Amino acid sequence: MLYPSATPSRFVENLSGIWNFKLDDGTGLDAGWQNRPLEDATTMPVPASYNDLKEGVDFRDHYGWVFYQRSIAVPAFVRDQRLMLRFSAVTHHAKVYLNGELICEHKGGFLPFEVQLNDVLRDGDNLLTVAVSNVIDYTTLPVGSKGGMMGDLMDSVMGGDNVEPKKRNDPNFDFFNYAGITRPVYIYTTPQTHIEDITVVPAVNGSTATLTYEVEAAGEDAACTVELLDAAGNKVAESTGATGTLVVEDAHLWNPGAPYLYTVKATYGEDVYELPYGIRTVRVEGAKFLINEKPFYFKGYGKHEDTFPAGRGENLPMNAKDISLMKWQGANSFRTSHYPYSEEMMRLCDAEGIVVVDETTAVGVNLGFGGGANFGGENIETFDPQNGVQTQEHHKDVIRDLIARDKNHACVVMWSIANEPDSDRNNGAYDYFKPLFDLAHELDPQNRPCTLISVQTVRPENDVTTELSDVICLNRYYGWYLGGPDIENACQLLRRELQFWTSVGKPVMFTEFGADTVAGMHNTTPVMYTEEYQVDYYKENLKAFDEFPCVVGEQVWNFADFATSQSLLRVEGNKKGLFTRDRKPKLAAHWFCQRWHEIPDFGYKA
Ligand code: BDP
Repeated sequence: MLYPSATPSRFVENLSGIWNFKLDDGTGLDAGWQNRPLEDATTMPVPASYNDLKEGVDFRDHYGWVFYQRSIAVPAFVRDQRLMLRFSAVTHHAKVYLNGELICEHKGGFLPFEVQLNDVLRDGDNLLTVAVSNVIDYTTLPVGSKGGMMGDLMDSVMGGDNVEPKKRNDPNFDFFNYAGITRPVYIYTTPQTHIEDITVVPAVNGSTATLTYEVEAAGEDAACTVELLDAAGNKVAESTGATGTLVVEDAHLWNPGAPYLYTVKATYGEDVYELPYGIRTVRVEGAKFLINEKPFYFKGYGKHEDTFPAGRGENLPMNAKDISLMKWQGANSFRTSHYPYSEEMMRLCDAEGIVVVDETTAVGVNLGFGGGANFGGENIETFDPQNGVQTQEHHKDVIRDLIARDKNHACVVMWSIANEPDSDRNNGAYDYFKPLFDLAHELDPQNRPCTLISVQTVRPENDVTTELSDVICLNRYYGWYLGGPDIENACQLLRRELQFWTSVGKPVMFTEFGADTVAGMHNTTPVMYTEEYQVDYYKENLKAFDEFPCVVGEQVWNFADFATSQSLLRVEGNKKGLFTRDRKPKLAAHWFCQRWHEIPDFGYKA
């Protein structure tokens, strides 16, 4: 799906701003709130998660639907154009009404969707209502369930069944279940005969690059030309036809830390679309991860889109700051844990030369393990046909939509199919995941490596990642959840595990390792939760990683502290950041600054 860019043939209106807003009391849809102006509405900025923007736990932890509303109109001079209403992300389930009529519905909180307006839009003002649900269950990604723990607890302790637990979401994942219209909403126009999609696949041979392209169009037959412009806007290649190749001599490659972006300019009839495009190759060979045929070493983080008070709402200044901090630290990459990030962030990574592991929304596909904050999950087999997760079809849709959105990004070098699922082949993981890996490989025109992010609780010998993943990605907490506070001994177990992975013969990368650290907590003896302990934890773990040539990357958990559900293990959120939530460095941030500036992007373990 193309990003909504303004071009000589396309007009874009950004609907960001203050909308009307109301929490549903359980009656909203039946009572027809979508049909008329909301009564007693409050205000709400779009884009943003709503949870932290008004006071009170009932607001923050609201369960179910909320309503967003505003009026929209388009000027007469674009009325004959194709008019699209496009949502970049609504978390997690959206019903979109125009003048009371349901015009589209979308499930999944982190990918764009759109609907054509021409036939439903009236002249003058139109009432746009978006009902948004934050409910997660065994059919959604991420996975959760309906909670009410205090009620259960009171029942068991007091024997009383007269306690009615308040409905709430029980996420099977360790980040706050922020919701709302979290990314921009646009109306954009195209000519009726228009470009639907563009796919460009690079091949590099010496100093010559060949780009194979396909322009998908709709409407009448029209002439198609595709030009390649260099960064200064000069035409360096041109071709005609909806499919073809562009040959570039002395091509500038896109490299981590040294990006170069061309523009692929496609014209179909009257429609023009300009796609920023970096040329680079990616492949795995033996236990190496090659970018532009050179062995790359990942230095970086698992992240979150998480800031105060926007929640998971798009925060462009913070995105810019984060990339600046990454460069300050000598990092070169991150993973979009645990959902696709905004299109603006992906474009920024292309422009800034940051390497991205692009993850789906599949987190919590593991009912025996709650993913950090939620230990003691229910004893139900994840892939049990009756009571287990029912996510596979939706998981396929997410893979389809993610690849459709991000396939042309130079920054994306690998797809992460899921984070910490039950990946034990004895529990049905192979049957669940094999079709998903096949689908991703088949759909990605660049056939990038695919992985799943493996959890420490599955025995390596039983983990389907051995056969399915192109890169073995490990979330490991030796010296924290496992073996803490005896970091040294725990790291002996880590070494033993790495011997196993060495024998598999694939590249290995640590996608999570870390220790909760409360900023400002210090001690001469490094005890858990102090800044000193975090530094020692990383030093010991990295000593082990450095001994193994198959380890091609270290992505710490986490870039910054972030909000989670409340639990006994979380002190106002997860504190494993190298930076605090407002981006102040902890001791370990300085330590990594030194380490990563000494490690080259390429050839570290040549
Ligand atoms: C892993 C999860 C991550 C958690 C982390 C932790 O992948 O989402 O935040 O552990 O416990 O299980 O900090």
